[in-house]
Amino acid sequence: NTSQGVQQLQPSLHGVYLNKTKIADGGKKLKKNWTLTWVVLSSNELHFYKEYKQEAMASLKPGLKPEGVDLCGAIVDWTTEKSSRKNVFQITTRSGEELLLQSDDYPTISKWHDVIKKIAEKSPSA
Ligand code: I3S
Repeated sequence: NTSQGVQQLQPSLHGVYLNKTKIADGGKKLKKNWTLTWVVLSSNELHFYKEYKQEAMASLKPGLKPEGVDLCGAIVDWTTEKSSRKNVFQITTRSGEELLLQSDDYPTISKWHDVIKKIAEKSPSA
């Protein structure tokens, strides 16, 4: 059954609660403010919501763009230097935003790190 085969190739990830903080924007360092955020992968973008219910609300208002980042050409790597927390990775976007994402649950953060990194690397960065 071919349709089943295709489905298995799709990442099964949609949304997850992760701790998130922005640490810089356009080269300007920002004060850390870790907040638990509902993170949603939507093709080449990561969208951020305060809670998962907000995502459903947002889909009813197609004119409103959710807060988020474009992963095209972003650099994604684990870091042990930017935070004392465990399981932290950094996303540096082409527009110069630097974000940290973290979860105490390694299997969860690891899965998201791998998928986000893959998307950032395969997206055309031109
Ligand atoms: O990189 P920093 O400045 O040590 O990050 C810590 C601070 O943002 C701290 O806030 P205050 O400066 O208000 O104390 C946060 O509470 C900590 O969580 C930050 O460090 P971690 O290691 O958790 O990212």
